[in-house]
Amino acid sequence: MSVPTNSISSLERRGDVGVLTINSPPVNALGQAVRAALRDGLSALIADDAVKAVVIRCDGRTFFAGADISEFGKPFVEPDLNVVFDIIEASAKPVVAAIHGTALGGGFEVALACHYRVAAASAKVGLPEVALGLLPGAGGTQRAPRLAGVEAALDLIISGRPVKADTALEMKLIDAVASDAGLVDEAVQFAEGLIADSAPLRRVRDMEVDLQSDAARAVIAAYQEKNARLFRGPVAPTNIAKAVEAAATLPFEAGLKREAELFEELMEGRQSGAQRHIFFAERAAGKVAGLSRDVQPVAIQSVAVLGAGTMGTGIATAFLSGGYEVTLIDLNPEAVERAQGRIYKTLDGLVSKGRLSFGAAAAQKSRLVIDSSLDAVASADLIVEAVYENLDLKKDVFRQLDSRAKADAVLASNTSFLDLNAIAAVTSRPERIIGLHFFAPANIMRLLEVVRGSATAPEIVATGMALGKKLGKVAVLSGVCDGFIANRAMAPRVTAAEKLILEGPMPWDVDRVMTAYGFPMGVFSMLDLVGLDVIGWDRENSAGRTVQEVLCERGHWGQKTGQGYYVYDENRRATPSDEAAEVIAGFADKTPVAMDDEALLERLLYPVVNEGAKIVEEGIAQRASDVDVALVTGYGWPVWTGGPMFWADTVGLDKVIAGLERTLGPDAVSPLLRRTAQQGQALAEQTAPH
Ligand code: T1G
Repeated sequence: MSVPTNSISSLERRGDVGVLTINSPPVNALGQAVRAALRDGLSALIADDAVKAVVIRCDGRTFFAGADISEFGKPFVEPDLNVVFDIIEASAKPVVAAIHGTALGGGFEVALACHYRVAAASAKVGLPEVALGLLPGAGGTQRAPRLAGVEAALDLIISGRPVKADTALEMKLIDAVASDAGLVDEAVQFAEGLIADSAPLRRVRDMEVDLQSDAARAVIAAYQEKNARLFRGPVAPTNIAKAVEAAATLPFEAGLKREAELFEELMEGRQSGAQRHIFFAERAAGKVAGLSRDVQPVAIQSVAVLGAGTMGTGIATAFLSGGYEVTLIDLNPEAVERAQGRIYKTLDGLVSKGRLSFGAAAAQKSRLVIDSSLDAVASADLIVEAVYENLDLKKDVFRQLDSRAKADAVLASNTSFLDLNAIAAVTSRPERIIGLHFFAPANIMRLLEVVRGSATAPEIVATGMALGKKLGKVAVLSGVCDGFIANRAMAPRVTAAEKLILEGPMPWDVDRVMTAYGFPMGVFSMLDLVGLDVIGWDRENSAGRTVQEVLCERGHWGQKTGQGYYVYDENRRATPSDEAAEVIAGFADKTPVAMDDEALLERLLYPVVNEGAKIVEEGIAQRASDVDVALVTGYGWPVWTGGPMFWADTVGLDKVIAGLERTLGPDAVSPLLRRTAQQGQALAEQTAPH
């Protein structure tokens, strides 16, 4: 019989085993009350002579999911997690962690401080603090290497990727895998076995790391060299490497101390605050202001994707991985067969990388049907149109879908900037039309813009948001405007860049500043990648009036033709194009202006901040943090800056406004931006007017 010790913990005896259960919804985060309940519950069981072994478990959906991130930045309240761990490691009785759900960060560190760990088959464990700009600050960098070895622990912590129970068992991070339904019983049996065998207490802190000093340093250095890109920009990975090195080169207590120093450095740094902002912003984005909790999304099981081009193929792949039945349709039979081949190749690639099991890949293949007739949409719950970005074509397609789709089907367009209301207006069911704007590659990029038309019904909005979560995307709700949120917010950066190269700076100067800031690619590298010919080049009327027209007229369309702003070798390695420089010189001001990188950064990114503020004040985005989420997850805006709105707050809104007034003029400055600055508020906390 379990005895509640307080609202979040209970103790029960099962034979000689004492079971401590914590229940603190939604994810048993290790807030102060949970840490205190752990301390008190463990102390009680360890002091009970009738108890010969202890099992720690959680109710609800998961074992401890980590420290309570909402406590960060606030005054710390005892007890510290290490106080709890000291109680466990001072115990003369074995303490076993019974893990289900996702034991992450401090949650897995609780398990690592136990003598043994039993996980349910469907459980995952991980140390994802790097996603918050941090490192495991409760012994994870010292205990994980003692169980899994230096190299495996380094990768686990720097990647931040959780591992499944069976993998964790292979890595020696856990000691047994239990059935999902029988976890508690099997953990108790495991503990009883320890008692029966008088098993050693086996404290992880007493274990030897697999590699000693020099060998460990060599492995860490090799990892840093092989994964150099992970260490450029964010600071946390470097501190993680130092902490893991400490595990291999210092006694445990000294290693813990070193870990704490490296953790504090990160916690006090700017990047962690930015990444914690994005953590909560991603979750806030999923909330639709004014949408009643009673509104239920439409049940979607079968999805028809129309268009077997790059986007349609990626979208079909995304839905397959989300567990849906997918019919991929293209009026060109060869195109849809080629697309099926590409999808199979993607799935096989994931299997060969160990990212997907053979069985799961086979199941996804079995759920894919291809067809070349629009009639194949007849039974689909959801139809996603992904045809060529032309409004007349999309209208025609939706007229035909309207007459073929079942009455309760949801019709979605993947349009990236066209007027969804104009598309909905040609159908008999505008209330069931929604935009699902995926970002290429659709099966990889996390952003999904859910575009709400003026007639879209609430349950259809809820359906779009729910689909995003089910697909593992970050769904951001957008109103209808040219470019919705991400593309519209980032468009001024291209405009600014094309203007800058006429004032003195070269494309490669612009791109250097962008990659130094943390973008994966520069502006002109991206234009070359997408293709200069498909970004607003009016081929029929082209007349050598701009740099882009001249380059396109000469057939220099970017990577696809081997030359654009850059020249590309057979491995697509880029070098600045002398010809592009000459073309630019033909249009540039005769007296070039020298600009330092700071000035370039302001010219390129302040207009994005300004556009983001306009997107919020027009109600296209629900809140400023949605703009941050959209650009971080859709454009690779460096997460450790927090996104344009959060970054603008760190720069200082007055400075941003002054920069905008200099280059775009006072009238161009968003009123919301001005008002926020005048009121001394944070731009990242602004919301759309109701
Ligand atoms: N702290 C506080 N709140 C949290 C939280 C956390 N760690 N994790 C989730 N929540 C809230 C979240 O904001 C949301 O709230 C609700 O729970 C459901 O979350 C010392 C320093 C566990 C995989 O990084 O990865 O430990 O919006 O929508 O999709 O070394 O939450 O409902 O009000 O995401 O089912 C390390 C973060 C912390 C894990 C569940 N741990 N969480 O996903 O639900 S740092 C993490 C997640 C640390 C130690 C260090 C996910 C999840 P609301 P959700 P989900």
